[in-house]
Order: sequence, then C-alpha cells, then structure tokens
Amino acid sequence: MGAREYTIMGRTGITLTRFIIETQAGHPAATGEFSALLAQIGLAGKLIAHDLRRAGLIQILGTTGGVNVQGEAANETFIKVFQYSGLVCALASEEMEKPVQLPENWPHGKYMLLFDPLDGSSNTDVNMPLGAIFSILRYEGKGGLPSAPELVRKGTEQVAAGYLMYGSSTMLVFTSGQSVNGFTLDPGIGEYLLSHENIRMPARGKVYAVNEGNYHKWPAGTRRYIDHLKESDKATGRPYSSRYSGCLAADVHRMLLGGGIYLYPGETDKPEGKLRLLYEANPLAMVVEQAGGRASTGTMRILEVEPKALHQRVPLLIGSAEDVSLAEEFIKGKR
Ligand code: FDP
Repeated sequence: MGAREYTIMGRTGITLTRFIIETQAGHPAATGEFSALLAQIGLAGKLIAHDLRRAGLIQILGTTGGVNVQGEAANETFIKVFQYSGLVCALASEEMEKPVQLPENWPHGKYMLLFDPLDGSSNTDVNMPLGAIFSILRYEGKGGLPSAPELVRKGTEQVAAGYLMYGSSTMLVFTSGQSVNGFTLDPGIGEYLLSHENIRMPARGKVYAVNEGNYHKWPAGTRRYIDHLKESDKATGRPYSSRYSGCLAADVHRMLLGGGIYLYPGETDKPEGKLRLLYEANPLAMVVEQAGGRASTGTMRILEVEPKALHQRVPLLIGSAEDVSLAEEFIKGKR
C-alpha cells in the first residue's frame, strides 16, 4: 500500500503512540526517526504542562522566579528532551539568539527542530492559556551538523509543524503535510488521545483576534478591515466577535476549530510586527493551510516568504481562507 492511499479513518480515541505507529506503517520507507521525534515533542509537552500546573504555586511556595522563569524552564525542557536524543541535527529556539550547540560526537538524526518553547508567556502569571510552537525541517547536507544559516529555510520546506496548547486541557496538534490532527492529554493515564481527527477549518468565521490597543499604529488598510468587521450586516455575519487571549497558539487554535481570523499586523514603529517567521508564523501557516485555511503577510503567502535571518519578524494574518482573503483586499487598498 502506497503512502498516498493510506488514511486513518474513524480512529477518535486512539493514543498518539498508536497513531504514530499506524501512520508509519503507511510509509514503508520510513525509518521511524520522524515518529520518535513526534513522540518526544509529546513528552516535552507533558513535562512542561506538569510544570505549568504548579506555576501559580511558585510564589506561594517561596521559589524564586525571575522574569519569564517559566519560558526559560520550558526552553530547558525542550533542550533536555532533544539534545542527546539522537533524533535531530539542529535545535533552535525563539528564546535563544543562536541554535543550541549539539554534541559533535553523538548520534544525530536528519531533522532540524525550531521551536517557540512558551508562547504567550505573559499569560503564566494570570493562569491563562499558554502554548509551544514547532517547525520540523529535513537536513539534506552530507554528514556533519548544519550551520546556523542552513536553518533559515522557507516555510514551504517544512516537513511537519504543530503546536502544544496548555489550556483547560493540554493538546498536541500537528500536521506532517497530509492532514491536521489534534490529541488531548488524558492526565489520568499520561497519554495523548486523538480527539480532533482531520481538522478542517470553516471557509469563514465570526471571530477576530488582534491586539486592538495598537489600532492607531496599524496601516490604514488594517484599520479599515477591523472597522468593517465591527459594522452590522446580517448577510455577512457582521459584526464579528472579538477574542484575544495573548497566546498566539491558543488564538489560532480557536480559529482552526471554529473559523475566523487572527492578525498581528505591522505597526508604524515596527513594520514587521512582532511575530517570528521561522518559530511562529511558518509552523502555524503550515497547520492552517493543511486544514483549508490561509496565512498571509497581507500581501503574500507566509510560506513563500524568503527568510533572511533566524529571528526575522513578519506581519501575520491567519485563519479562515475567505476572511484572510478579504483582509488582504483591504490591506492592498482594493476596498
Ligand atoms: P508572548 O510575547 O507573550 O510570548 O509570541 C509572541 C506573543 O506572546 C504571542 O503568543 C501573542 O499572540 C503575542 O505575542 C501577544 O503580543 P501583544 O502583547 O503585543 O498582544
């Protein structure tokens, strides 16, 4: 049976482990490395979720915490899980200026993992959702470890991408380029169970997410688009509702399941916006596109942006296909 003919049907409730084994069985050429990598991401998620459950107790228990202590801890967890795993040949984190130095004389795999270990970190102190976002690329180089510039690759080259979300439950959502599947952690048994199989986004939603406090810093087209969403018009389902959690993964997750649009536009004092192309925009764009949505800078597809630097920022509009297309029209001045 060829990879293309193989689909997992009606498997809601199966464990992540079984899902991975079955998917791998559909790819006879697979070495198992990729499956192991996904399982390790699941493990990092469990460890971080476990830490976060105690975050609210840190001050009560007297543990000293500096700025973004949870972000640093989550970053350390990813590094510990992958550094000696033999599964990756490169590891780069949004939290670190340079890629992690991997041990030279140690086995390594063909995948490069880029991650944002704790997305929405300011939510930690107020018990709001948090996330982690990851992008997986394949290194085609001949032996050795890739250099930092070799990690700077276009979004279309990603082989898999996804996010972890620490909300009322912990979820792992990912795509390896064929469909998007969501797994929910059952804390009782410590297993991720398939809860959202083959996620498909509605073509249009009724919700927008944006930090509206920055309204006066946005380009005119963005302002007009948001004004448009607030007007009343039954035929087009307006006004839209506004929902913004301050955690990109959580806000995009809402759009993935219910439709709508998330925006982090460029601003007068930061034309590239806030979000990172390689650690945030590209992986979420891959997920959303695989679910039938779109991700754009306002003028072009996110996945086709030619990256120049590891920590490059990019304006992001992401969500239901028709919502993103309409936003682009406003931004390009066509409306
Ligand atoms: P954070 O800096 O707290 O990690 O990753 C950037 C991000 O969070 C996104 O998760 C979130 O959507 C956005 O920044 C929030 O930024 P604003 O406070 O500017 O709205």
